[in-house]
Amino acid sequence: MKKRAWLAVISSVLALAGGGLTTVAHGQSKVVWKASDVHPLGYPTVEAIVRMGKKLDAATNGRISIQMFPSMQLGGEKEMIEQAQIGALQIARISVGAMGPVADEVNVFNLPFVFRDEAHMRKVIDGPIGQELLERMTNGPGSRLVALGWMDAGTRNVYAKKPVTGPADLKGMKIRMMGNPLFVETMNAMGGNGVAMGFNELFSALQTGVVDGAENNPPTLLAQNHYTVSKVMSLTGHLIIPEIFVFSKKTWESLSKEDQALVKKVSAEAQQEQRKLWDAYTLEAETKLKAAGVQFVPADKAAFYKATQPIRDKYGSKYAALIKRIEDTK
Ligand code: GTR
Repeated sequence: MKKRAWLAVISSVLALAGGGLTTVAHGQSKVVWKASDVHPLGYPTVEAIVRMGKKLDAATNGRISIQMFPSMQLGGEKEMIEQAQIGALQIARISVGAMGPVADEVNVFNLPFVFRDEAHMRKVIDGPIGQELLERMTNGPGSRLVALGWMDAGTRNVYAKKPVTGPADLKGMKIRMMGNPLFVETMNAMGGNGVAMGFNELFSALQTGVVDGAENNPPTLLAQNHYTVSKVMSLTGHLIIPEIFVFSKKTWESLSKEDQALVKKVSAEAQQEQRKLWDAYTLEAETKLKAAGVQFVPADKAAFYKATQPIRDKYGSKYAALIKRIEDTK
């Protein structure tokens, strides 16, 4: 490689690795933490972290701030997790779906129909179970992440060019699922052909027909422009998966106890703030999608529940006690 090319590589590695460390007046180090999200600016998860950055900035007189890299600028969620693990990124906002392969215990939230509805999911993440899982993800063997908080991501429904009202309609359809074997098997049990794929590849896969559809919440259908290809959302409601935001343990361990406490405080606030943003954006998304000609069609949830029982049996048995506690959360 030529010298100039090497210099470019070295400077981009340094830019990624340092968390933006520079020295400012008063001899204090000013840090700019990198945060990343697959969604665009303005999306509730992105906005909540941007606001958290402003709070950190204000509370530390500009010593700590957050630079947001939205819209998959730093890759898909798998890549974001890897970057946070090595300290090239400080905050990764990802789906619990993407965390499953990294932290097994959290897969309990990835089981189909594990929550009765979104209100039930919120009760669970806000309560002792949510707290315990954050701690286990942080302190589990070999963990290189600090799990800071949960966020809402509504209910996932299948979307495609045609309605999917029951398992028979999914026959022969390739449906993109998040990269976690549990999801592929869930889709297969629902009657379709699950295809594991990174979120960053999905739009073109829908466009070119590599997949016939996907499944997600209405805000994602809108914000990622998937509705321009898939015009029918069938209310299968098979997954209610919260989001999570994690911090690089490598950076975390270099922070003072006071800074760690501050980050925890603003994180707890971000969890609640995102929820308000989420509710407002969900309404807006549904209105905009309908105006753009998207149809929301009812689906036979009971049939999908029945069809996915083998998944709950197979993957859920090792968390039986936890699932009982989730069910008992009223
Ligand atoms: C969305 C979620 C993203 C991403 C995506 C996916 O609901 O907000 O973080 O996980 O789903 O399907 O990959």
